[in-house]
Amino acid sequence: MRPAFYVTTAIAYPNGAPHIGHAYEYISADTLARFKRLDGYDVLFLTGTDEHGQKMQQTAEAEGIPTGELARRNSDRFQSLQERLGSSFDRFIRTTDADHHRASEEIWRRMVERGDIYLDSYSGWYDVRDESFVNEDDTTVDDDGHRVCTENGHVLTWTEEETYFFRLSAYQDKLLELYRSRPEFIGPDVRRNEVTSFVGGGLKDLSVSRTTFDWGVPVPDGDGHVMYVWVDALTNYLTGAGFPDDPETFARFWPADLHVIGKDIIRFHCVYWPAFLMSAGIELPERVFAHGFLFNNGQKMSKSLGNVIDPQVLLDEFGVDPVRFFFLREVSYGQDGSYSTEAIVARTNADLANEYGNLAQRTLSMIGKYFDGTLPAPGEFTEADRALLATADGLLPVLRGHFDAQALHLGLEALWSTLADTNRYISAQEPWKLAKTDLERTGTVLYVCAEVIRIVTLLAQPVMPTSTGTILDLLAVADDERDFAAIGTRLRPGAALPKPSPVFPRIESAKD
Ligand code: ME8
Repeated sequence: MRPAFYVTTAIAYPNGAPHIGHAYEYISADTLARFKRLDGYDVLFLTGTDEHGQKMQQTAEAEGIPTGELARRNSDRFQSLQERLGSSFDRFIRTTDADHHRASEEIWRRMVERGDIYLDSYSGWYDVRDESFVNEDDTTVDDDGHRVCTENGHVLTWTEEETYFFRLSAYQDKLLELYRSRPEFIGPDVRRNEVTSFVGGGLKDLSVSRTTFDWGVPVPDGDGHVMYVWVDALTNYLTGAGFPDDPETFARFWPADLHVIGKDIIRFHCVYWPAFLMSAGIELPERVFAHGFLFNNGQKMSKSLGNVIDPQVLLDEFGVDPVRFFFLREVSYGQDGSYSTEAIVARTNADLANEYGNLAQRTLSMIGKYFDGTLPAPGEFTEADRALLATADGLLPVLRGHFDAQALHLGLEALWSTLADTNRYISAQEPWKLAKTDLERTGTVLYVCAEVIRIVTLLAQPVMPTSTGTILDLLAVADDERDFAAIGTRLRPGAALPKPSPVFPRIESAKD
């Protein structure tokens, strides 16, 4: 039986349209899911939308539509973006789904049974945009006299209500012990250090229900309370694995192997979430990895700056695979990154059109020209041939290492460095000259190139599923020889290759 691998994205608030930051998270998580599938794992990949909370209700009121309608309309836009991006999710969860309500009620009941939930009254500041309670010490008054969160500048709302509390303070030592004994629980390392010092500073009990609005999961026997949106939102990861209705699936996929999130929601995932799970007696996820934030030309994306780009526009302009490739190659995964039209054009032309596409096109068209489209049988390998093949053969373990550490950019770096080696090799071997004097040697050189392109292409499939499929078609690689287990085989000489055509066209400057 194949080993299980469960990976999730954050579930987005559908109070508006998806932006590039959302697209980035989907692209990266999908790439990780696809890598594991090709590497022989039984993957469950969950994504969706976080539909409850005050922000959703307020946005709907402002638009004059029922909250459920706003949620459905925008949630559909998130789902279509994922489909357009080629995301291979197994389920798109909406926290309004009936099974998710059952999961949220069940985790709540377990926390009650543990004695961790009690009724009291809360008074303090609330950040509606982040759906987050803010300590008085972390607030300031801005020039307009509004109380704002010092860290993000969001205007805060004074809240006074009877609420249920979760005994978060009781988990401080257990959480610190978790970060100490399982350092891989939080990545990258810098985030673990932040979380550790935050928790080390002391934890207050957390308000986990609201009564001033009703758009949420009702607290069981809770007399008009709805759960604080983060309680139900985090629980989506359990729902997606079959909790509590499908114990068999749950036993197979839980604990989750990886929660992919952005750096702004690390505290919810690395402090609240493990504390809720410990309280409910449920195993903790293996790892939470926080990617960085994307900026447009180095600037924060914001409606007031008018630089919020619809991801669909970028996809229309450059195509899905080049956009997927650009973000994963350009940005060190885990750090902030920037994008611009110029940067996308430069990457596409240098890495896709030249280094990769041109190499494939030259190799395949020479096989067409000198061997009538039949893959030549290699003669005896030289030192240079063997060295290049050995580099390609060694890529799988290198990529596994990088992908298991979510260093997607380093995985791509290794592939593109092999392509650079191959381009140097073909320039040094000059098969177009050899063809005039030594056809056998020409065949060997082209065979080596085709073989390296095959291996690099197999490994690039998680990043660019469609164009790599086309290149594998051009190499006549059968559909059942495209997973990573096939890396250990070799192309079969004598295979008839279809007539090649360029897979990654250059973007001409007129279009920039
Ligand atoms: O936080 N660059 O939803 P959300 C990169 N509902 N990533 C970004 C980004 C940017 N500029 N802006 C946002 C929520 N993100 C909650 C999650 S999970 C149980 C609940 C990322 O729509 C952000 O970090 O505000 C998060 O991982 C995801 O997009 C959804 O953000």
